[in-house]
Amino acid sequence: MTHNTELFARAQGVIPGGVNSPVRAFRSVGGTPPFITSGAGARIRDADGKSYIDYVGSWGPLILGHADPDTVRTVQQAAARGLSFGAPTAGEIELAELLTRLVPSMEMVRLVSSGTEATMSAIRLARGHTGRDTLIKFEGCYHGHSDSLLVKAGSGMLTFGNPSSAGVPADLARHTLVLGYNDVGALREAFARSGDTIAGVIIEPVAGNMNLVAPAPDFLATLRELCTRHGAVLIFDEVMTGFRVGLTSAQGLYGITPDLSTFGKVVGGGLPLGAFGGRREIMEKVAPLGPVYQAGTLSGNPLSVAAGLTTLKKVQAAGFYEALADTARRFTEGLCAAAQRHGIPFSAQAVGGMFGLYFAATPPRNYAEVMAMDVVAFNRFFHAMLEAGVYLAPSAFEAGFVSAAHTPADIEATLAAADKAFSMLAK
Ligand code: KE4
Repeated sequence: MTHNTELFARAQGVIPGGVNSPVRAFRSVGGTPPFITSGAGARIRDADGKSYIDYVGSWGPLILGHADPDTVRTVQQAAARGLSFGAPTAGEIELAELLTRLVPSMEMVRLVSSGTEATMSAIRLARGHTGRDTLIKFEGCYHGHSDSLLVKAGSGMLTFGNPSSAGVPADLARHTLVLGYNDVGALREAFARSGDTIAGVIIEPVAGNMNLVAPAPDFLATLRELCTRHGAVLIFDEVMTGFRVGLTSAQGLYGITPDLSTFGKVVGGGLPLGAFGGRREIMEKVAPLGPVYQAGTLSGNPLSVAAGLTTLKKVQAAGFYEALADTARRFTEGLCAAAQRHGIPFSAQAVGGMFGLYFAATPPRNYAEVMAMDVVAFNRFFHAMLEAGVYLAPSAFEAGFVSAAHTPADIEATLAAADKAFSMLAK
């Protein structure tokens, strides 16, 4: 028994699956998840004392790397002044002003404690603003675990949704229409058929929850044009892409202005913080100003705000995103070259500081192509890399992340491990 296996056995006695979020249980890849005891820069260490180069970064927040000294210091200083007040603080104004400056489509913003809260609030706001009920989402996109978003495609692509989780009432799920990501035809048909009942559309502008799937040219522009024409609220879920794909997030990268945006992960710098915001006309419908209720005991928590402010100040440094994208590109290109040397069908791509790895000849363009990938090969590769001290996302259906703390030596070490792993797969 190792410390990890002992801890996992204990955890499963009192926590469902032994984890506080399902993907951490390694059920997709098999095996025992390492229990992490510390992190520093690009590395994490587990309960057995093993060190890993980390390409998960807590699923995106740790764009500066683990235990960034400036972030730790500002959080410690905030903690010494009190952990939470349940009352307004100046730091929340500073973060809101910074967010609305960095994201010009957001004239106003509300801070919450997670990405789920941000998206749940944004769709309630879209419905309250329009007085309509129908919501469109896309197959393979994940927006957190609120009921209206745990919905899978109905029997036909254009029929209303069915619950994708137990506990979600069918009566609620049927208000969510699930379309194919990058399927412009289905989008046009849905609006032609139901345009005046659609409250809003929520989309990951770069999908990162079915592995990484990039938007097809014109897909986002078509979505913007149809929402405008039919008075539907366009919600960019930038929880993952926000300040990850670039300083202007995905909306700046692709030049599309959403009506509402949601953020999480990077904006909290590793502490619990999310945000939703957008056009003043819509945001003024939020309580206590307007009729759309939304609240939170720890919303705008001073420690989360301190971590978020420090992170968002540091990512504005000259050359930050160029260096991050260069690291991600060297990583993905090096992996493809190694796979090619060993004749393994493999592809990869990066958008800013997030990347997708695919055991398929070309990157998937939609959910069906994602599902056609060789998951068995990924799982074998995952474990070979884990054994070699490289911690990838424990699922073939997740994106990965680099940080400012990943050095060229880290990338070289990772590629050396990948070469051995691909060689093993080729046997
Ligand atoms: P949280 O509630 O987990 O902070 O955010 C939900 C969320 C919303 N929108 C997008 C685009 C997201 O990627 C997420 C959460 N992402 C997952 C990673 N696939 C978090 C990891 C987990 O669920 O443990």
